[in-house]
Amino acid sequence: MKFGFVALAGRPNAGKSTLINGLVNEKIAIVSPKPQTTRSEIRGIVNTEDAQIVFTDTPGIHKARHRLETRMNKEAANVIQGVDVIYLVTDGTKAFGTGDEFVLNMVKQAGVPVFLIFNKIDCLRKEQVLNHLSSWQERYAFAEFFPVSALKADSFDDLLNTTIAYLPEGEAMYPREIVSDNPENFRLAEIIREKILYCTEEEVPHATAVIIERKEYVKDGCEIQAMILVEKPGQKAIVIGKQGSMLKKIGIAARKDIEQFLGCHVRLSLFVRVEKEWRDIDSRITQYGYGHVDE
Ligand SMILES: Nc1nc2c(ncn2[C@@H]2O[C@H](COP(=O)(O)OP(=O)(O)OP(=O)(O)O)[C@@H](O)[C@H]2O)c(=O)[nH]1
Ligand SMILES: [Mg+2]
Repeated sequence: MKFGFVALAGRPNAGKSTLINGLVNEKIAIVSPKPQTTRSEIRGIVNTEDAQIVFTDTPGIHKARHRLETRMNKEAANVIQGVDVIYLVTDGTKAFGTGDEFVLNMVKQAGVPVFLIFNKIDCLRKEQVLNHLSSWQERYAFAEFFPVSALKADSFDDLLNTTIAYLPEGEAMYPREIVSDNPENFRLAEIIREKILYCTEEEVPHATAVIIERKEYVKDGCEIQAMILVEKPGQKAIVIGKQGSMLKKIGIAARKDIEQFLGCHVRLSLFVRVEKEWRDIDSRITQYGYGHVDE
């Protein structure tokens, strides 16, 4: 039996969360076209006949402007330490840049095999793949490289089998039926945050946190009350929208996904509150469950 840990690391928007969802075949991590979507580690477990792989999705590594972002980068750096294999996930449509250099140096230091996961090949012609790939390969001797389309979720069998070959012998840590170990309320809050990321623009999505304030299973389903936190009154007005239209749109989209996740009818009430500069207050960031917490 093989058992081991694999970290998915890279720049924001590279497709790490899309890939972990594809690997575990379930949507455990939220995805959006906006950078810095993922704010904390998310574990996804894959079982084969004779192996268990614990994948960890991480926040995209970027230049931090707030304490929240510093802690997101720390989370990624922390996960990379102590895994058996690192997938460096890169957006193949983008040329190699200084951000890539930074990420590459970080993963090199971990001292474990690094797979280059060259993503979004569905948007590329073959010669573009070869060009961009060579600019990565001349910089580091990657243990393996895989051109993939995480979005199209083509077969990951090759990737999984190759990964298993790099893992040590060991016993499974999770029961086979577990796909992710993130708490249920965290996943519910993340679903709501994903809808905010899709529905709002500029600084609003990044200034938003979501907490589940109440969840009660009743005989015909589940009642959930969630609080959306923003940093400024202007952002609150945007999230609520004209006569509550934006909040309604977010609520309808989130409820649909939550019902699918919980498998029951859901009544979802959303509220919005201003929490000034929460992104720079450690206790708030910890309370909302984002970023690395120093022990
Ligand atoms: N065309 C195409 N788009 C993709 C692919 N993989 C991901 N995307 C898109 O890229 C965007 C970012 O995807 P995410 O999975 O959220 O990226 P991430 O690396 O987790 O980003 P952060 O959480 O911000 O670090 C989304 O709009 C995805 O739909 C792919 O293989 N092909
Ligand atoms: Mg992500």
